[in-house]
Amino acid sequence: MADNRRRFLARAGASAATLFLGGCTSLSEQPWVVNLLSEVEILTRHAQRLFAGEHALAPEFPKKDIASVFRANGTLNPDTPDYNAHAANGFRDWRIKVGGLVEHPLSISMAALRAMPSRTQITRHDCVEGWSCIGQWTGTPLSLVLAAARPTAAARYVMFFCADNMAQDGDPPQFYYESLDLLEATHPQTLLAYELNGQTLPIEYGAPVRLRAERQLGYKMPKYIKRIEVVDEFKTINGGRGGYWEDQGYNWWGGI
Ligand SMILES: Nc1nc2c(c(=O)[nH]1)N[C@H]1C(S)=C(S)[C@@H](COP(=O)(O)O)O[C@H]1N2
Ligand SMILES: [Mo]
Repeated sequence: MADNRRRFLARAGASAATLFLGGCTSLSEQPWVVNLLSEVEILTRHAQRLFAGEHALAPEFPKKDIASVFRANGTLNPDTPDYNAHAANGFRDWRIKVGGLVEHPLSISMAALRAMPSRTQITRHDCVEGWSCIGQWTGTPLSLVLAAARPTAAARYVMFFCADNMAQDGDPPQFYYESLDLLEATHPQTLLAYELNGQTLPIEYGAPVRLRAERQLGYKMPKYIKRIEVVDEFKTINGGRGGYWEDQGYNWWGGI
């Protein structure tokens, strides 16, 4: 597992470096390059939205294209005492807390989430490690949950905090987390997904609930979501770069 993560990081780091710096990684430690990189990131984001349109849908596929076995990646089971207790209980007591810059904080049970309007979509998942997989996802559009929580005027990003600890044994805990801007968060294909291929979401794919953000790379789709927080900025949260992999050097903008 640790080896897998190291390899994953090395590969992704290498491809990001080739893309932006012609393979010259040490440059990225210079403050001006860091600023430049974030500007490149902003340009990429704006270019994508200019050409694809802010609300363009990611491609959807016919049922015949669904992979017979969806590939699982990253954490395959959080395996903490708390998570295991929820799993043993069929996640009946799992709640997603929604807080931060909202007028109406929420604590949503899985039953309540399932009772909300749902969307089902067959989409392609692209991981930076270089693999793709087509699957059918069902879940509640995140926009509906956010609308119920009523973000305040200062809201800019939506943070997701997960149940899996990414730290090596003995290191301080570092739970997986991610963030999207409000535009991606309220996109019609951005779901709090609780079913894969018509089945209750299995543990390896993020049970009981994971994000699907279909215009984004795999690492932008957190599994095992416990808490959602609406914020105006994320530089004071964990490593300050908006996500677990971002704190290890990935781009915050993970649009495809
Ligand atoms: N909580 C959590 N979410 C996560 C990860 C993880 O390790 N922990 N890995 C990410 C990565 S890199 C990918 S490619 C996808 C994998 O989702 P899958 O297991 O359904 O294929 O989950 C993403 N979300
Ligand atoms: Mo990934």
